[in-house]
Amino acid sequence: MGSIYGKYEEYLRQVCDDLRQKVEGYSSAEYSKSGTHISEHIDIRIKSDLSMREKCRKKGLEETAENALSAISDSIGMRIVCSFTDDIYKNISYIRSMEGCTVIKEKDYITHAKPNGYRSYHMIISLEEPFEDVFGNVPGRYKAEIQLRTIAMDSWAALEHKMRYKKDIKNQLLIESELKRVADELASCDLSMQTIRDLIERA
Ligand code: 0O2
Repeated sequence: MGSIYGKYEEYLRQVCDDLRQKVEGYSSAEYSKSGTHISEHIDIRIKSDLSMREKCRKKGLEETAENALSAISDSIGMRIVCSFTDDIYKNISYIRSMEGCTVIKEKDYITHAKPNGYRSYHMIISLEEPFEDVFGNVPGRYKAEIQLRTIAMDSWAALEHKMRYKKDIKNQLLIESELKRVADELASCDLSMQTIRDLIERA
C-alpha cells in the first residue's frame, strides 16, 4: 500500500520547510533585537502514514489524500515551546501575521484549561504554497496544526500522554486528580516565573 498522502507527500515536506523557516526566522529576528529567545524549541512533523490512516478510520473517513489533507487538519503538526507565557502570545501574533497564512481555528487551552488540566494554545492554519493542493488549485493551500506551550505545560503533556496509554491500572481516579493538581501547580509556577521576568525587565 502506498502512502495515504500520495504525490502530495513531497509537497507536505516543502510546506514543513517553509513553515519552519518562517517561525525560526521570527525567533532569530527577535533574538537579534532583544538577546532573548522567544521560543525554547520548535518541533515539526508530518503525521505518519499509519497514524493518519488510523485517524481517518476513527473519524469514519475513507483513507484518501483528500481526507488526510482537507478533512483532517494535522497532517503537519508544529509545536512551539516557550519559556514564558507572554512569549506564546508573541508567537501567536506573528503566526497570525505571516504572509499567505489564514487562521482557521484557535483554541486557548491556556486561559481555559481542559478539565484534566491540559494547557496549550492550538491554532489550525492554512498556508498558501506555490504548488498544487488536493483540490487541484495552484497555488494550493495546506493545513497545519500549531501547538504553543510553555516548558512546564509541555513536560506535563508529555508525561500525561505516556500515562494515558496505560489502561487497566489501579487508582485511576486518584491518578487523574493528582495529574490535574500537578497541572494547576505548574500553571501557578508559570505565572510566578512570568512575574519574575517582568520584575527583572522593569528593574
Ligand atoms: P496525538 O497523538 O498527540 O496526535 P477537535 O476535532 O478540534 O474538536 P481534537 O482533534 O481532539 O478536537 O483537537 P484538540 O483538542 O485541539 O487536540 C489536538 C491535539 O492536542 C491532540 O492530538 C494532542 O496532541 C493534544 N492534546 C489535546 N488534549 C490533550 C490532553 O488532554 N493531553 C495531552 N497530552 N495532549 C492533548 P491527537 O491527535 O488527539 O493526539
